Amino acid sequence: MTAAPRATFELPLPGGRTLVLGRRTLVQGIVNATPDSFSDGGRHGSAEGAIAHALRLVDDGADLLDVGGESTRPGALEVHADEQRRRVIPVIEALARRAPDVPVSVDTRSAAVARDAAAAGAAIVNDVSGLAHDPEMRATVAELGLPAIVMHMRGTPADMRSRAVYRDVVAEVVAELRAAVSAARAAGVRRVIADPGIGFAKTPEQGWALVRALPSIVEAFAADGCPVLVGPSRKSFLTTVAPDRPGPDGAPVPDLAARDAATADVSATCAAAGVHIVRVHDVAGVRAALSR
Ligand code: PMM
Repeated sequence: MTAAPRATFELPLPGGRTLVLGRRTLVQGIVNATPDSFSDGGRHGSAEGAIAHALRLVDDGADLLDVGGESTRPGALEVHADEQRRRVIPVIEALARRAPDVPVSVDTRSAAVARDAAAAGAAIVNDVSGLAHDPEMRATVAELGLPAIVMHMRGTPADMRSRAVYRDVVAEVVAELRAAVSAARAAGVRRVIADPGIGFAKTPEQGWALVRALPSIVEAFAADGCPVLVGPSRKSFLTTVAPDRPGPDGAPVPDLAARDAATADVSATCAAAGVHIVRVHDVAGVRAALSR
């Protein structure tokens, strides 16, 4: 595939590693360390399931992994830091030992979780609130010296649906995300990856408008010195191209195979737009789509 010319960035990571962004679009595999994600009938704890899943994603070609212990689906409530820690720390520790070449980000809005995740081996902090939810987060990430993924959202996962009101979604998301990046930098966070936050306080139409505008979004953030990450994977905006199917009781349920195929298509669009990282569930499918 012919990718658009893109800015390249070198992000120093702990342990003397460097994350080079911009040579090709990197694929970040999603590891949800939540109790319902890796249920195997209760024979193993969820940490073992999450670790096995993460190692499969590495075999599938994941360049990075994102480990989270708090669902951020629309309507989801906050998970206490102690519970998040219990879920993610054993997973991050195991990955630091068993896949040391694959940088791991911790997906959390909690500064305390970010701090402990860094001690366990996390190399990047991924915060869907753009480092704004926890008043300690910006200073903590600055002190840890880690790069941060700063995502655009309005409100919280509990109330974001009602806040998807824009006159010009692309211009407003870029302006609000720029403000979040500036606040992170002002607090001393040196390396920031910007994420427009598909599905977070955006309707499906607004999600597609952002996807179409990715070339200009990537250009805008490159001018600010920021690489861009996009997370389209299995999100509900994809139902316009991957409709839900009737579930056992007749109610519509997501068609995951169709959503993964649509995710691969959108990931190829991201790559063509010069996006630096895509955050996805189906790493093998997306790697295949990006090498076409
Ligand atoms: N999406 C989810 C969770 N974390 N982080 C970033 N940076 N960008 C995203 O788009 C994003 C995220 C929700 O998706 P999931 O529940 O399928 O992981």
